[in-house]
Amino acid sequence: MKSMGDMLLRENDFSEIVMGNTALVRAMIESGTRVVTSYPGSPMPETAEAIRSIPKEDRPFYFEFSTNEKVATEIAFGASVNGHFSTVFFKSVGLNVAADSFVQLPLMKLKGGMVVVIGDDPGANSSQNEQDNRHYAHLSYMPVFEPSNPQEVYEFYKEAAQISQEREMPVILRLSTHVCHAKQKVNFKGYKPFEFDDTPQFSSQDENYVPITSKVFPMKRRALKRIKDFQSYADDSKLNELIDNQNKDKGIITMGVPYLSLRDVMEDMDDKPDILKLGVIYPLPRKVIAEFLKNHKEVKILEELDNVLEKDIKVIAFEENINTQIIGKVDIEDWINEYTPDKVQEVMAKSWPNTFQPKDLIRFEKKAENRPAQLCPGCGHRSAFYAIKKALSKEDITVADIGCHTLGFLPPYEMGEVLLSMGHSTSTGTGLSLFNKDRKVVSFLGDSTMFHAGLPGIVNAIFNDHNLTLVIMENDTTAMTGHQNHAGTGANFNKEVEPITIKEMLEGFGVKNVYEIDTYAQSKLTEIMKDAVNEEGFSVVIATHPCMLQFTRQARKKGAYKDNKAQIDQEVCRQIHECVQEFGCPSFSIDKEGKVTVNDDLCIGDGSCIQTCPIDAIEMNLSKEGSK
Ligand SMILES: Cc1ncc(C[n+]2csc(CCOP(=O)(O)OP(=O)(O)O)c2C)c(N)n1
Repeated sequence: MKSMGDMLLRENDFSEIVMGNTALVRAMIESGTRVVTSYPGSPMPETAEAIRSIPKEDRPFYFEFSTNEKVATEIAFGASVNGHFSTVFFKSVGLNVAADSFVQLPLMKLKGGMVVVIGDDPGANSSQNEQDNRHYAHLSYMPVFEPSNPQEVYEFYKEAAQISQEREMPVILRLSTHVCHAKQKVNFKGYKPFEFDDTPQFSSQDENYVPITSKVFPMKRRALKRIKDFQSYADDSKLNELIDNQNKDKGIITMGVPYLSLRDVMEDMDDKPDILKLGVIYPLPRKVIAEFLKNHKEVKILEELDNVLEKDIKVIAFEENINTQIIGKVDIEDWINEYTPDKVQEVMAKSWPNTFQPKDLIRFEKKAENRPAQLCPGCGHRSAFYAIKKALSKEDITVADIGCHTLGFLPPYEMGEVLLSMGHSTSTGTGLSLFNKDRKVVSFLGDSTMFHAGLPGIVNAIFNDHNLTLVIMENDTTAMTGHQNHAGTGANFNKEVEPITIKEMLEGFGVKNVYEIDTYAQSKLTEIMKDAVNEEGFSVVIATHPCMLQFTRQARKKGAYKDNKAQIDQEVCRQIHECVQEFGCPSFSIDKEGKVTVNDDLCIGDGSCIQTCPIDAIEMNLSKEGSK
């Protein structure tokens, strides 16, 4: 079988079952994308994995994981104004980080064109909120295309690329979790590899790129004109689709995943409403919508998350003097969660109970139970939380950040009681430390997150001489999003590089109290923490241990991992249960008689549990030694 990399470079027409994120990469190649940047975040990481499957020397574009989304956006922008067609992709909340530069893009003449791919996350499957980034389109005067399946991801990206290059303006391709991760047989077109002309084209003589004072107005005027001109494109665009079910009474305007779910829900229905499925969602195809409204007595707007379409469509109806009854969101629940078929059934039944009979719900019963998230067996973060908890009193305040270590919030550790966004922890901790003499403040921060958005908070704590302790949870990777490299790991996406050493960096900044300790040295870490929280001013503990999921995978591949198993000496065990109730490795459980047992399928034989037993009842079972 050919590899994914070969498939992505095939020059003839072909069909293949692929994820939306993979189809996106093929579209990038066919469109002559020259520079692609990103920062990891679900639902987008598989896009980078598809890029990785193409050997670097065969990759027709430059790709990097940048240190954050703002940096990634700026690099794609810089490449575009120099004549290269570029793309940046990141997750929903990544846009908040990118926003300061992102909102400037429409003011600029993007010589090479630029597509911003945003992976929104309705359902907050792997995000701290469900933010609906369609709002940013209004704010920034940027057109938005939204596909509903992998085939459309491929086609819509190519269309966005063409339009963006022709009009020298940015275009947003908005994806959502299930569009990124859905698999479909996609029909790909053949292509001829591009002969790129890489002559630098940037010229500040021909074009103003500095939006200050009086220059802002003409730039804004042009952005507004471009989005107004886009209106006629939206009206004629083949990305919008009318599904005519010959229903003069009822029509539904929808888009993206809700459209797919709606089709499932309507499958066996006799009296199907007509559907207008939108692909260009900003600016809206005004004429097409007005026509659809006029042709129906009632129109339901079916959209996931916020009432963005609803508001715009009601304005169109008002301005065009159309009396059709427009039904939008009915209650707060309509604003929440993914529009899976059962949700769409529920939402539609609230508006049209006779047409959408609730009995159909049975078809979409959930099969799998929800499971709580937890740290992996052997995770160094577990040892850190276990040890640090022993150094703090109940009154002390702990601040979480985003990463695997957010799970320290769960019992039995209950470390990390407040969370905003990536990199917030030092500054939120700083705020908590003000007028606070009695309760120590400890903030946690992952290493990738520190480079991403954590540094300004750290610099601020030094600069303004604040009093708190920061624990950097260093595991040498961006674990939560799939083990991407960061500036501290010694390699970027393309090659090995000199790592930035966190301890040296902090000392270079002038932090006086920097401690560094392997988290498996649990009692030492407890002692260090006691010292650190008692220091006056800002102290940092680098709690380091490699991500064991990554470490064991790599070691097993090389045949260099001894897969020992922990076992309980039942003769010695007095059922104190420290290993289960305080340390909480998921390999351990207590049976009905109170006996501690170890699940060999979960245990990785890391041994971090051994020291948690006050009477030494845990040992390594060497009889199972060997590499898997
Ligand atoms: C603005 C933003 N970008 C990306 C993400 C996705 N994301 C969640 S955690 C994380 C980083 C995790 O790495 P690290 O800080 O090293 O902690 P670890 O998971 O390795 O413990 C990322 C990129 C996000 N939540 N917010």
